[in-house]
Parts: sequence; structure tokens; C-alpha cells
Amino acid sequence: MAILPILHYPDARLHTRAKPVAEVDERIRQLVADMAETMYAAPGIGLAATQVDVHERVVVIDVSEDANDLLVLINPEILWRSEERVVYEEGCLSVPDVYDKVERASQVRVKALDINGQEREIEADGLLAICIQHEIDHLDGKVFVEYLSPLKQSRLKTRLRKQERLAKAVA
Ligand code: K1U
Ligand code: ZN
Repeated sequence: MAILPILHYPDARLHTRAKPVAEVDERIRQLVADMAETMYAAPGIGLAATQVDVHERVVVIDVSEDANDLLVLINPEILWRSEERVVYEEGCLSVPDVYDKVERASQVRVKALDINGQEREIEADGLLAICIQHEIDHLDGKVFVEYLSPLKQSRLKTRLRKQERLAKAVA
């Protein structure tokens, strides 16, 4: 297993649309193991392959209190979203130390392959529903800050580019 480097916004590679996984084989199982280790080490409650510069449709999520209930979604598709909406202050491992409110569907039904390549359907609400939508956005090349106002996005980009320059200068 390995901890993988996470891309940081505004890296252009975060806007790549991930391709479907053709076969859930040993290579994908190794990717899932590395992504889970990376998510738990961060720590985070989700991670999409896009964030580790792998542009295939793979997501890991664990919203349990004890971080011991890993959910693996391969080629996830949202089949249904509730009309009811919820606002949550989201974070993102690709946008460190930034939290802001995002409105999303409060419930979703999702179809995905599991780690054995079996098709599963799950219904989710609460933080799991929010996290699933956040991670599928990553696979579609969308970062949560794109839901914020253009002014907030532009200020954030300027601040994060400056931070990245400073970090490189002292490294
Ligand atoms: O996709 C990611 O960048 C992971 C992200 C998932 C997420 C968080 C909140 C709302 C929607 C999606 C994170 O895990 S950010 C870190 C975080 O929320 C957290 C970290 C440790 C303990 C509890 C939460
Ligand atoms: Zn994220």
C-alpha cells in the first residue's frame, strides 16, 4: 500500500473528466487500497481517483465515526436525486483549509460496481449523500469551490497560488 500525492486546486488536472473502469482487476484493487490509505492518512472522509491524478472512475468514502466502514464506488452513477436540498459546509483534500457552504440534493440513489466488480445500488442521505455527490463531481472534473461566487473563486485562486509559490520557495 502507498500514500499517494494529492493534487491541489487550482491544478488544471483536477478538471479532467475521468474514464469508466473497463474491468475491476488487480490494478484497480491496488488503486483502491492506495486511495483508502491516502484518505485515512489525510485524514478525510472521501477521495476520488482524480485527486491522485488517476483519471478513472473510482471513489472511496468512509463517513463512519470510527473510520472503519469503507465504501468503494467504481463507475458510480446517480440514478435519482431528491428534490429536497440541504446546505452543508464542505471541505476538500484538494483545497486545504477552505470550508464553505454548498447546496446539494439531500438524498441520492446510486448504482456502482464494488471491489469485486459486482453491481450494487445504494440509497444515501445525510453526510454520505453529500460526500457521494462531492466525489462524483471530482470524477466529472468539478471541485466544490466552483459552486461559490466568481468573486470568492477568484480570491481563492490568487491566495492559493501565492501559498503554493511560497511553499515552493522555502522547500
Ligand atoms: O473529496 C475530498 O476532497 C474529501 C473531502 C470529502 C468531503 C468533506 C465534506 C463534505 C463533502 C465531502 C474531505 O474529506 S475534507 C476533510 C473532512 O471533511 C474531514 C476530515 C477528517 C474528519 C472529518 C472530516
Ligand atoms: Zn474534494
